[in-house]
Amino acid sequence: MEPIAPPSWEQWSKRSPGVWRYRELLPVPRGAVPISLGEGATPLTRLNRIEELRGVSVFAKNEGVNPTGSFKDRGMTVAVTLARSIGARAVIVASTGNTASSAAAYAVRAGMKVVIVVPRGKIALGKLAQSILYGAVIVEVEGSFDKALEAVMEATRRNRQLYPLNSFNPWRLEGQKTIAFEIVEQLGFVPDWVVVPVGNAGNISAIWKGFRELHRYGLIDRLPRLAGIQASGAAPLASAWRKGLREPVVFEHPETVATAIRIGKPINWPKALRAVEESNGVFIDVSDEEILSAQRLLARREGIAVEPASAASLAGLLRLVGDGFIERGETVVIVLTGHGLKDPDAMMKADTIRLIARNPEEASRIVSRLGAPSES
Ligand code: AN7
Repeated sequence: MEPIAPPSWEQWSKRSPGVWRYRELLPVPRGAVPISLGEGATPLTRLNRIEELRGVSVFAKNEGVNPTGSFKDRGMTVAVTLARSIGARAVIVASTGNTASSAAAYAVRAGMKVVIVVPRGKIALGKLAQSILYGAVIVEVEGSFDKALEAVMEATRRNRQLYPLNSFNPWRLEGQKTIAFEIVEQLGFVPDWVVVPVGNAGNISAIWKGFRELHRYGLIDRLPRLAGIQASGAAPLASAWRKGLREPVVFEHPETVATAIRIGKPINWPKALRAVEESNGVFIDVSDEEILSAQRLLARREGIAVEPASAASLAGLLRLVGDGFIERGETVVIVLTGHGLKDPDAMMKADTIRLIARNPEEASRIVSRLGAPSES
C-alpha cells in the first residue's frame, strides 16, 4: 500500500508538536487512538561554549526530556498504539534499561501487562527504579543484553500472547524516525552531519529512514552524513568498519560504563550498515574515559546532563573534529539520547568539591572564605 503523501511543512507547523504531528508518515490504522504521554518535541540547543569544537556549528537534540527520559518514548508510543489496536494484552521487552522503562510506562497507559528482561547488575539505577515504580515484572539474566534478547525471542515463540517490543519490531523505528523530521523543522535546513550513539543500531537506522522519507517526498533536497558512535568495549560495528568488513565483529562479553549501549551483537546491524554507507558516513568507537569526560563537558560548559551512552555522541564528535574528519563551518547535530538522571552512579564519578561542616557557624565560615569564583 502506498503511504499517503504528507502535508507541507507549513501545514505540519500548525499542529501541536511531537511525534503524532507526523501521523501521515506513521503506520497507524485509521481511527486508532494514540497511546501517548506527550513524547517528542524535544529541544534542539546550540552548543556554544565548548571551544574544542573549533568553529564547527553544533546543535544538541536533547532526547532526555522525553516523558520517561529517553528517545525510546518516540518508538514506544507508536509500537504500543499498534499493539493495543491488535488487541495485545501483555508486552515483553529485553533491554539495557531505557527501552524497559519506556515500555513499562506506555504499557501502563494502554492498560497492558509488561515484562522486562534485563542484564543483572548492568542496568543504571534510574532505569531500574522507574521500571519498579511503573509496576513492570522484572526478569534479570546473567550476562549481557544479548542474552536477555535471546530469552525474549524464545519466550515470544513459546507464548504468542506476549507482544514483543524490541527494535526488531519495526513500529519502534517508525516512531524514532521523527527525530529526523524534528531536526529539519527546528534547524530549518539539513545539517551536514548527524552523530548518533549506537547500541542495537535501531536509532541510527530509524533516523536515516526519516531523512530518506523527507527526501522522497521532496521536503528536503539533500541528505546528511551519519556518524555512528560505539563504546570501545562494545564496538561490533565500529570494529567491522575499521577492518572493512560487511558484518559486525561480535563482542561476546561487551563492557562499558555506557551500559545503555553495552551490546555485543546489534540486531539492526544490516540496516545501520546500509544507512552509514549510503550517507557516506562513518562508525567509530570511543573509550570510557572519553565518554565520561564528554559527559562532564556537556554538563559543565553547556548545562546539559546526559547519561554516558549519550555523551558518546559528543566524545565521537570531538574525535571526528580532532581528526579533521568534520571541518570548521560544517553544521552538526548530536543526538543526546538519554537524561543524566538515568544513571546517578555515573554522575557521581565526576570530580567535585564537597566541604563538610559540623554546624551552621562552621558552614558560614567555610562559605564566606570561598569568596567569588575565579574566572576560568
Ligand atoms: C541512552 O534500552 O538498547 O542503537 O534496551 O538507551 O537504537 O540501540 C538502549 C539503547 C543510545 C542506542 N542511547 O540506541 C535499550 C537499548 C541510549 C540508549 C542507545 C540506547 P540503539
